[in-house]
Amino acid sequence: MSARGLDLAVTKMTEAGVPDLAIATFARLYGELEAGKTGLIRESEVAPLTGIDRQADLEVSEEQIAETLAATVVIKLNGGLGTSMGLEGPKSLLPVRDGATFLDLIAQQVLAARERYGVNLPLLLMNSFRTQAESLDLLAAYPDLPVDGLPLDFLQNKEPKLDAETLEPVSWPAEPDLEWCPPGHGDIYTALQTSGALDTLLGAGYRYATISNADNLGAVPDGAIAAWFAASGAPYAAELVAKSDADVKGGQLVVRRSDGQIIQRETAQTYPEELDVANDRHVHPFFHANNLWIDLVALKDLLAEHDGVMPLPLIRNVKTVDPSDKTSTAVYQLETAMGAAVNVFPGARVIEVERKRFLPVKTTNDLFLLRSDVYELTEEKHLLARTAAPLISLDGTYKLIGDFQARVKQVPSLVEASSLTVEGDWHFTAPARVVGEGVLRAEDDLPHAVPDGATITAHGISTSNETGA
Ligand code: UPG
Repeated sequence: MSARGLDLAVTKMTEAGVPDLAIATFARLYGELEAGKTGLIRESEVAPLTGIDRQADLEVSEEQIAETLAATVVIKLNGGLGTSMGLEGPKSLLPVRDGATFLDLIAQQVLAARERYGVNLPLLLMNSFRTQAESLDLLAAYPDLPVDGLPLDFLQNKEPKLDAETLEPVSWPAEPDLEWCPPGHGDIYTALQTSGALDTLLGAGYRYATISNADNLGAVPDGAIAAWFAASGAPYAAELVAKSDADVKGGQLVVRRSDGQIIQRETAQTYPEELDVANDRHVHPFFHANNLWIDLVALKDLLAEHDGVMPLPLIRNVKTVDPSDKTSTAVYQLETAMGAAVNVFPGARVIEVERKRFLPVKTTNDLFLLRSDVYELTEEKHLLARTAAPLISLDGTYKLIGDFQARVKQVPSLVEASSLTVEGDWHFTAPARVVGEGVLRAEDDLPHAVPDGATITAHGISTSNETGA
């Protein structure tokens, strides 16, 4: 089965014009798959990571900031398909505030940072074949965004999904696009080379990259962290945040017991029965924000040492060829995570940053919260929390974006809430507020409207008299 599977995959990639380096990277992962590797990491093999540098303790000068930011580019990962929210286009095109999308706010944050620090600060998206056209269309509304002839994006690679039974490229004539997937955000190291972006940036004098998820509007360009990173001389740094109860999809850094090396462990690399302990913030206090700092010269050298193929561990993602049809053929997607480079760069650093640098939107719960009055938008288009974020738990009715949008026209005020749990088909169409541990339950499957002016408490919907409002 196997040699044939790889041969077929290589032929398919070659015919589709996938660059040789991306094919070599895929072939390496295929080898790991065949060897039976799953990428799973046992809790007993690792120890929690503690005692790291803190953003709050940084002392840097204005000169260091200006000097570093003048040589820094902002890269946003924008190639993912947002399938867990049922999206078909880029997640970054969802509206967040007053009609502005993630991508609008990212562009505006970068323009504001240029003004604030007096630097060029180019923005580059890493797009995939599924996200490029729509995302670039949106950025066309910002004529001042392009810098010095640099592109606004670079394109990541694509690879065939593999039939989980045969390990051969899956065939899906009904929608041949679905036979392909982006190879995870670890592909950034390959894509920076295959697109030519790495050489273009180095040639234009850029030395540092600040990289983050397009779904994290907290990751604004930060002068103090940039200056700290440059002064450290480290090739690579990862930002971590103190873990909250909402931090369950993503990853963390842990210490490998066998050699003391810091490594990344993603949710997809955790044994299901050990997820509880992996997510327990009393055991593992930090979460990996996926906000990275990379010295592009060091990256170029490291890639040269590895013939351009970053040796990142395989993440074997099990899906169906049509993500919206759970009965379609089971496939493996061979992926890598960008943050796994922590154990490939000798001398990599980690830093604990403030929570405001990590506002991920992985689920409609996160989107509900981000659209609420818990966050205010500053002039520089930063989203700042007015109060501790309540834990939002909407039931499965709201999981897919279309169902969510149909039901949530107006997010209730959440500034007085510590949590909100919604079970049943509730429609939020008028102003309301949540106080304390708000709960909405329905005894039936019928649609229910949250009344105009309602107060939602632990006892459900109260009249204003009951809450004393
Ligand atoms: N993305 C790409 N290309 C891909 C896959 C994803 O650009 O092939 C983008 C995606 O659009 C998103 C970002 O990468 O903007 C993150 O992807 P996502 O699937 O949302 O996150 P995870 O891969 O689950 O987790 C990442 C890190 C994890 C961290 C978490 C923080 O791997 O360590 O805790 O982000 O949100």
